Amino acid sequence: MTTPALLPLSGRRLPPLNLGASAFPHHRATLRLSEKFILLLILSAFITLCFGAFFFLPDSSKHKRFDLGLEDVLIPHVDTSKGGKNLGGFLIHGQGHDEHRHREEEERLRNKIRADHEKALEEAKEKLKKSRDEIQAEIQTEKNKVVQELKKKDSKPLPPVPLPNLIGINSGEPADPDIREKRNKVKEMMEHAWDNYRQYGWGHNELKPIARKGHSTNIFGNSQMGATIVDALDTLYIMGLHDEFREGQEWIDKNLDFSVNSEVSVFEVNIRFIGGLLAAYYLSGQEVFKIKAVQLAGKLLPAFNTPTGIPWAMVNLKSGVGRNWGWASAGSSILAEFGTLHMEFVHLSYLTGDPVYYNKVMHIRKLLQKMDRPNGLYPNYLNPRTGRWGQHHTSVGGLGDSFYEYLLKAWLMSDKTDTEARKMYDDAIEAIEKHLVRKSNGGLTFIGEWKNGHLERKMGHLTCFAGGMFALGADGSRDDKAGHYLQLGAEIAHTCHESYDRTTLKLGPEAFKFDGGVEAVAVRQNEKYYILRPEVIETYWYMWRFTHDPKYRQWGWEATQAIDKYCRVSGGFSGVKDVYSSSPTYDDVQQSFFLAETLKYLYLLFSNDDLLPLDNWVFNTEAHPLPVLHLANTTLSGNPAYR
Ligand code: DMJ
Repeated sequence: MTTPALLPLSGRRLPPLNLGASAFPHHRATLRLSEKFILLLILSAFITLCFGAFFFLPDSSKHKRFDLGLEDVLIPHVDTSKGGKNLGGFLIHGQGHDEHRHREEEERLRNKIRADHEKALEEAKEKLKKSRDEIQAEIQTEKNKVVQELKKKDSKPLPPVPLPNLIGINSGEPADPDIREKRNKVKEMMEHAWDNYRQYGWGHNELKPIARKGHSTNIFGNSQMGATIVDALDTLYIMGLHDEFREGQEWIDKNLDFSVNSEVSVFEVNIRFIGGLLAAYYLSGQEVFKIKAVQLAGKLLPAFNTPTGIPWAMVNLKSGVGRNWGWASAGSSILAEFGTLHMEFVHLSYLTGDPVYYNKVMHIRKLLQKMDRPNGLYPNYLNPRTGRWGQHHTSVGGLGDSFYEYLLKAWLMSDKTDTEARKMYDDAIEAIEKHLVRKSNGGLTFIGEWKNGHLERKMGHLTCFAGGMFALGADGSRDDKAGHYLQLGAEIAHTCHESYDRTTLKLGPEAFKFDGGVEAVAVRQNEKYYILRPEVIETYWYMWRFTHDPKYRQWGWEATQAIDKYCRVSGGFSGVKDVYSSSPTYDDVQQSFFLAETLKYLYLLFSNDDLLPLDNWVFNTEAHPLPVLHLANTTLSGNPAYR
């Protein structure tokens, strides 16, 4: 048996004796003699105390279980026929011989403890002779060993699974030379964004294109997880940028490590990392992406350990401790965050044969189904401790948006067999249309925000994705209202285009109003920025696929030119702070979603429809394409191990 209180080498078990850099940050490399002496004295005193305590405590072994490995002395038993005494279910054997055995055993243990203590003392003495650097090196070696062992455990091959029908991943070349040129321009912009990220921000989450260095935000925690690499992979792939794709793959293989003490957003990590890795896996067939996605998903699972099973917004990847954003209504989780996990988690269960992911998201769905909804609307906030709604705010933009999107896409991804999801989507958009969708005096259709019984006549850039969603959900809609929803999609696309067209830079503001004579224009200074967001272009692309109306390509081209003119700098692409100013200032951030979404949707807009056809692929909310699972019941995996 070891003596846990005296294992100074690891530095983990004995924090007060940690002699590493953090314990004595201002000390010289080696300890002075007087310090060593004092430490030795403290150690000796401590050990003497332990000996004292051990030898002078009354010998109680005859009365109770001595829990140091004496299983052979006290045996659970009830049979007293052989002269033993039954004491509360434990049998103490015949007195004379057994007492002798007791004494021998205790003596053996004392000797062992003495030897262990002496050994530990020797080790402590040895340690004091070492320099701080040596001690640090030893600690590092120990840490590395643990990391290696974890890695070995984590990279076990996954059971093989029949891959869904993966078509249309290398197509889309348009015959029209004008469209081909536009497509090539978008590809060139992707190369510019990628090359600069590679040069100045490689391995960091994002790029500061003006300062020419890495950038990150709290959604990725405090570690560098290469968010741009993971988010960009599938765009590189479909654009035929295979060398760049391989560079990204190599970085992921060698460097992407999730055993980090970092508190990340469950939603963001799911849509950007798990979504990005799964899409890269399906497109390229490279196992490494699947393995990393599964490793990461395992790190997110502790976020679901709440009284209701509604996950926390954030989780520490190492400790598994979760919590919610401080700003969210009374400790609530956010609808658009816990409601945007379904697609990725169903694919994880499909690929691994492990139902755990599927069960987590279905539990969320079942819980939501049971709840009362004010006016049929889903509030944006839900408390994961009580299972009650927070403030009654409903939005199809930030805080709500992708929850509705994932209901529709769960149905599409299941080859339209998940009718429960379709019904929830139909119910939700009916309530949204009734309470949130309005026409402005100037005839622009917009989607406002519902706040405690009052409609705020403001629409966010984020809300503009809904045009595409209405079009995508038109086919299969209740009461055969396909024409109606396609029309609604077109009206939202038109309004969002107006929000771009009414600015100086021809780029859309973050939010715009329909109030007091103002139509599709931002009023507050802090809503005038454009941060390379994709939603308006996303809607143009869906509308193009469903209508082939050339105006959508025209609008997409206007946006491409505006981005290239006002957001391009020599070190990449940057957001701008005021789209109404003729001399805009930059925010100096190249968002990872610019490569994942904005440029991908533009590229698809100028490609033929046989590139990632919508009958076979469903795009997650970060534009990562996941294949439709053509199974009788998508809620069960195609993997035999799952059944
Ligand atoms: C993306 O990360 C995703 O589209 C998300 O759903 C919300 N919006 C950002 C980009 O604007």
